[in-house]
Amino acid sequence: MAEAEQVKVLRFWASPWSFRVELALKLKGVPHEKVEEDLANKSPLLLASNPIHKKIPVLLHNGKAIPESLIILEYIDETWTDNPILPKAPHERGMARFWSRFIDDKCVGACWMSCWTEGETQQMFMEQARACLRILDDELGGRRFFGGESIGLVDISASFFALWLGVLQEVAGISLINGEEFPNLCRWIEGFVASDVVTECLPPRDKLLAVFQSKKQAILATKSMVY
Ligand SMILES: N[C@@H](CCC(=O)N[C@@H](CS)C(=O)NCC(=O)O)C(=O)O
Repeated sequence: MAEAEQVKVLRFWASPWSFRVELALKLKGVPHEKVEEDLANKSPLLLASNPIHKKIPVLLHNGKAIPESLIILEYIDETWTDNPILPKAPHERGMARFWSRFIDDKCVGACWMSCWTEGETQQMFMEQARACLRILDDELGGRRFFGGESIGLVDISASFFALWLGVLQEVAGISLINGEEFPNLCRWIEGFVASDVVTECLPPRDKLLAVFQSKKQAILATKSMVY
């Protein structure tokens, strides 16, 4: 009899990147152990498993480590082939990779910086973020998910917009994503978070809000000490 597979995720409960990995494993029905990391005091296992970036998430499959959420998603899809998350056809497959990288390289950073800056710098990041969200809204169009009728690589990659961005906007007191400007994305968010498998993996919104509120307080306190 084959030995049971060992699948562990080194994670941080509030991280949208850990969420990606856990959602993909859940969609595939792969049982896994979640190993919570203290990012202020990283474990020897994390440091040994991702010595270059020293970041979560890391997937450990039968003792072998894979870092970086987008790479982990592809590894998961290639290893557990039921319920594919990448399209089969080479062109669609390439474009799914393109959009997930666009989300990471252009959109998430602009949204994140819009929430943690002020004044002209904030305006600049908000413009960049809106331009990215417009592109994503157009790309999604009238489809239910970026992956068509089911959640795929781009939906998983975009999960930051489904929960984290709303929480960050609330903390920052800004509005980036709204139904008037981005109707397709807002419809997508509703459908995505209503999906059972997503609900089971999402961190509690109130806990996430508390984490980011205290981060904001810490930043404000530092500033008042400086000035
Ligand atoms: N590009 C990475 C980003 C991962 C990331 O930023 N992880 C953060 C937590 S949300 C982390 O481990 N930070 C610890 C550090 O920077 O020291 C991915 O997609 O996996």
